Amino acid sequence: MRQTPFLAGIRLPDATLSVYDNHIVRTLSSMREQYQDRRACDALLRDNDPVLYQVYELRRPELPGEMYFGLSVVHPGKVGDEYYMTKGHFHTVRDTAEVYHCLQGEGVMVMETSEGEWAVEELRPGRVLYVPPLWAHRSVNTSAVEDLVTLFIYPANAGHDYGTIERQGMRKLVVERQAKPVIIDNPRWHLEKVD
Ligand code: S6P
Ligand code: ZN
Repeated sequence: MRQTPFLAGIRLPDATLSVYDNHIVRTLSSMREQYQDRRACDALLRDNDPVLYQVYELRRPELPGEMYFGLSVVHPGKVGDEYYMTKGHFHTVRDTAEVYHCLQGEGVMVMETSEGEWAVEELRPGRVLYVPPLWAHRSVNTSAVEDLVTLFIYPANAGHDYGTIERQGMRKLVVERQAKPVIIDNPRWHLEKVD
């Protein structure tokens, strides 16, 4: 593990990071429960198992004071009328924030708290989004043709809590209506009681 200052280069439009030590490839079969249109999902899975997104990151010691950073690349595509998106998560250490810098493409970040607040922000090249502590976040690619590429930076001790969102999805869904992205309520979502 590098313990002296180091540089990493980002190349676009192919969205590569010159150094990384973790490459995550997430395919539709691992997110089957997340899409509303099960029939469309199963039809896609009968042909193949499309790659929805990839993450390239530099691992660091998971300690306060360290930072993780890397590239998130969400490919264009839809499952039924719902766009390709990331799983979405809270940070296990709830009071850790995250910064996303959009480098390429078009999309949105869907966010919510466990109290039921929600927010959706548009991502465009050059925009920097601050996701405060306590907010779950999911990126959604709303382009028909281009990868949504973001640089993310967050505390290395944050961890990922996927559980709540795996159970019922996020409060808002992003779907295509008349060739445009529209935010709708997720019918499966309800406010979970916190003990
Ligand atoms: C980590 C950060 C990103 C996501 C990536 C994939 O805190 O938010 O690196 O991990 O965008 O999303 P997900 O929800 O599959 O981890
Ligand atoms: Zn995160």
